[in-house]
Amino acid sequence: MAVIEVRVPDLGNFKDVGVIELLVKPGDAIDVDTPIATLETEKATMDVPSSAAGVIESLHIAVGGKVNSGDLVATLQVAAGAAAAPAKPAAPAAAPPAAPVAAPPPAVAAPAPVAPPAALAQAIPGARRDLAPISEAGFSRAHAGPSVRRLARELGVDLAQVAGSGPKARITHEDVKAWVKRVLQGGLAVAAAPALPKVPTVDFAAFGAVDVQPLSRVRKISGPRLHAAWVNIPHVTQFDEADITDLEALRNSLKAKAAEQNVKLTPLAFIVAACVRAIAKFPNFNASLDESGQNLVYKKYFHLGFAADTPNGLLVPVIRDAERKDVFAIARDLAALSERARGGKLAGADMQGGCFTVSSLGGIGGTAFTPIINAPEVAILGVSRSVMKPVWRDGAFVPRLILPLSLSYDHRVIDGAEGVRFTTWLAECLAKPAELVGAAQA
Ligand code: CAO
Repeated sequence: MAVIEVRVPDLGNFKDVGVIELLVKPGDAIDVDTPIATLETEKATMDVPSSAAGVIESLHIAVGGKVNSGDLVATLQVAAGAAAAPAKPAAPAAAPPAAPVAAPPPAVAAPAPVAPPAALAQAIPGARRDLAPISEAGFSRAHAGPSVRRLARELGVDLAQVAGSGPKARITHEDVKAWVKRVLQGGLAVAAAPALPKVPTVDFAAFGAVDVQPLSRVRKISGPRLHAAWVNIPHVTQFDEADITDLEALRNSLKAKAAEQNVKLTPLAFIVAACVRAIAKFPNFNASLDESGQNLVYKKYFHLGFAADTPNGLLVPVIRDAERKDVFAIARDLAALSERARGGKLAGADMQGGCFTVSSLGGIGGTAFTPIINAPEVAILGVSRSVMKPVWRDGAFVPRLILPLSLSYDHRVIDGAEGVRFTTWLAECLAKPAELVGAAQA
């Protein structure tokens, strides 16, 4: 027997790198390249691999400590004559999810799922065989070191679904193993891909002449996203009404000023201004569930999306920093973005980073509808056509202009009471339009 030393490989410019996990203990028999410890810089996690096969004699670093290139990590008993391989560079992993990740725009297809995690289901008799495929985007963003990723790949575990118990919610080996255990015990129904019943296929041509046209590119992309939102999010739609009589009077009085600025002031600009204030007042509406479904990400910015009907299908451009814009600036953005949407000229970035969406069918008609949430947002406001209605006030019916509101929200994040508090507050806000003209500065 001989004893060799395993040292921290060259860490480049990184100094005083934190040790966040020890993956072996004294007495463990390991192979060449077995990860011994996981280190974490501000940018990435990486494993320190063993340079030889042998038995761990002692460890010289501890979780929470700091290391530099060349520091002693472990001593290893190896067979006499066995040579240690030259130290390999630490294996980097994806950056931890601290940096904000912009949601992919509706016009960009989600990465195609890779092969389903057959390893776990096939290898173990009795294991569930209906596991959802690994989401590559979620897997790569998961906060986990290379060895944890390797383990997850081997077992077919989608790291996007695993909650991390390590520092900064990092996923550990134990978390992956616990997840597998729960799947095997049938306790992870949420991880299962729902087997949706198929609708019947019909030979339409058997009943008369038909013309087959391919879906537009936008529909091909937005369709699966809408479907995913519909099947994954427990939607509730809250209906309400706002008295916008005074808002309409104010809007008419501002039309000349708007025209001077070459802007068309439609009711939607005021509705967007009211929604900015509402999501600032009710932060759960400006939140998103993270990949694990265990945490809420509260956004401190206010980017408002709006549904635009285009010849090619539905697009959702985003008005950036809407809280800093007065109603004229919002109207200008609405016009510019919808014109670009209709001309097929929106860039991907124009549709990213939205916090909350408004879908206005008010220019067309309707009394109410149930909008589908633009995931990963948690709520969407549908607006239908305003109509004059008799409203009972002070002992008499008075004609008031009433705007129908249809708010769909994600019931995993928002409860019914909060949903109706939101629409009540929003309706009151729309009824006091003078406060909506300037920027919100939320
Ligand atoms: N009630 C009554 N009238 C309304 C109204 C409402 N709630 N909202 C708008 N109007 C009026 C406007 O004042 C305008 O009237 P004038 O031309 O007489 O001034 C007219 O309807 C048309 O408005 P617009 O559509 O040009 O402008 P907008 O700001 O209301 O909407 C946009 C812009 C891009 C949102 C809209 O054109 C659009 O595409 N809407 C469809 C959204 C959609 O498809 N949603 C469904 C998604 S789910 O499938």
